[in-house]
Amino acid sequence: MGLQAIVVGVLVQFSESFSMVDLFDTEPGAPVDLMGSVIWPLCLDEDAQAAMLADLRDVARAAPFRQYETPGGHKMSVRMTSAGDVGWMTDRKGYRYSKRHGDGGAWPEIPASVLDVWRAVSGVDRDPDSCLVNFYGEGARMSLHQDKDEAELRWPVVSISLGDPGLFRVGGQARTDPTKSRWLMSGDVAVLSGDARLAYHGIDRIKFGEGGLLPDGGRINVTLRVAR
Ligand code: MD3
Ligand code: FE
Repeated sequence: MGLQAIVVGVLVQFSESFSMVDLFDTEPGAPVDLMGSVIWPLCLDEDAQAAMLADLRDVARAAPFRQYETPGGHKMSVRMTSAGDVGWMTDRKGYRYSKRHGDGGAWPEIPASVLDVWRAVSGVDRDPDSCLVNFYGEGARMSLHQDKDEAELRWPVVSISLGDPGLFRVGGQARTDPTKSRWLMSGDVAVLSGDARLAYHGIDRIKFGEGGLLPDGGRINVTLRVAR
């Protein structure tokens, strides 16, 4: 190994602990390709993030966040709610999209601030019918999985990150395929289409309290989908 490789290796290790990668890598503008998923760094400026957060608080007032149980009986660490015609949920009976939330009512409408992002980046002329809102508190994570509960898997998924940084991992269409990771920052937008639509992905951890947008810390991820 040459000196250059050693220096780069040491820098990469230190940049992790000092968060330098985040600072260097998140200039607004050019899209970043991560295993076929396209990430638009800082797509939303601080005002747009704050406006969307206010809209999501309204969603959560109408349909409170819940910690769902997987079919296998594990309680998810991420808290979830939804907007749109249908919302994603899970219990011992299985993963599914439901027309009603836990209190029995219809889900609130997808906020215009969120819909605008889909229309700008999805590349399709059909609107999403489901908007999953994930809340990551301290220690929350999401293990590697595929999104396969939608009726037609040819539509893209659009993901918006708000609040604390989250370490996103994405691989291929087999669980054992190699993966790459990147910190998703507040205001980042990811588009999963084509081959990346069925890629395994997850959130390994968050940097709790380091985001600035949420006064009490935490990460919010909004995913838009055509579910039915
Ligand atoms: C890659 N959410 O809700 S967003 C999920 O940050 C989910 O909360 C994560 O995975 C989060 O299902 C990751 C990025 C993302 C979303 C959907 C995808 C990546 C994806 C669908 C296919 C491939
Ligand atoms: Fe997912």
